[in-house]
Amino acid sequence: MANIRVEPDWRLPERLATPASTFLNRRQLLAGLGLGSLALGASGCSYPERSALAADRSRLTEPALGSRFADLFPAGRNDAYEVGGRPETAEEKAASYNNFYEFTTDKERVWELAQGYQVDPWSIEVSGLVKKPRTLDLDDLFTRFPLEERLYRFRCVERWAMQVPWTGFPLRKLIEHLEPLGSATHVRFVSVLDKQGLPGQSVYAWYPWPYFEGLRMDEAMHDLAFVVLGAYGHALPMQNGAPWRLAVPWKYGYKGPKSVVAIEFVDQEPATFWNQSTPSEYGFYSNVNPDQPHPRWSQARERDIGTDESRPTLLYNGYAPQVGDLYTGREF
Ligand SMILES: Nc1nc2c(c(=O)[nH]1)N[C@H]1C(S)=C(S)[C@@H](COP(=O)(O)O)O[C@H]1N2
Ligand SMILES: [Mo]
Repeated sequence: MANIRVEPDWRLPERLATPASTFLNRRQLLAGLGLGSLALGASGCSYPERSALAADRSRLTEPALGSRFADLFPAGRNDAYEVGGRPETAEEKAASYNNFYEFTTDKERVWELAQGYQVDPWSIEVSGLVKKPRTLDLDDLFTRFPLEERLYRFRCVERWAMQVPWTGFPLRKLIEHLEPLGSATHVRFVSVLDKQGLPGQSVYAWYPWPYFEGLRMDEAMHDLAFVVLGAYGHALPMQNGAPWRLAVPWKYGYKGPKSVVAIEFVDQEPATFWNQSTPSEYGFYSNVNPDQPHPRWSQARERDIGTDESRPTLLYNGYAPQVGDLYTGREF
């Protein structure tokens, strides 16, 4: 195991949150440490690297939907959303440093394993406390609402940050279209489940797949909560969550589920993937807060993955003027 190295502490990943007691065996332990292919190779099995060999660096930022909906991009930039003078993160960086555990926990390899994953056709089941349960398709998602581009701050709980120009529309517009009942207090989102096509759902079998998240209704209806269909002027590459994901920029990045296939309106606070896995480390709200340390690391500072600059973390990731009224300050 000569190649085990100690990572700088800002790289401490969510995955190390998995309590040791839930590691079922050595094979999974090694996979959880990002040594999956090594360990499985040594034991004579092969990690299901569906497309790694065929992955093509020149296609790093290519939309997972190919040319479909290409005419909708680029959408006009809405200059009302600015990031306090920080530079836009280089597209290549945002496309090659990802968290998408369905593919791998190795941030720098997500793009390879995700390349070629099929997301067309795609359906989204809408259920729960809603006037009429229904199924949405890609046309519903891409063509019903006018698209705009917003440059947003993005902050992962692991303390890396970036500034990304997302293309999409406010989640509020989708929710209004779906007509939830007055009794709905929260909305939950479920990502795709595909044990055949998504290696992480077998290799990291201790997680409660599929990925699921949720918001309080007033959070979901806030203007900043954004349905993301594209980035950097085109539809999303797979690694960023094609065909759509959420961006909730005042919260840690894991509150933005990728490749969502279900929306459910409910009348109580829903469980979430990370809160269910490790409740002491990941609360339901998960608002960016420099004064609320993660149990294993301070949140006082963050590192920009584009410039490598270290800087102080901002309350609600700099969106306090917009979202401060939603909270008492004691939410976890
Ligand atoms: N389905 C799903 N959504 C997910 C994740 C994931 O592993 N699976 N990771 C989350 C985390 S921890 C972060 S930081 C962001 C990363 O988004 P990016 O790779 O586009 O930067 O996606 C979030 N959404
Ligand atoms: Mo994250």
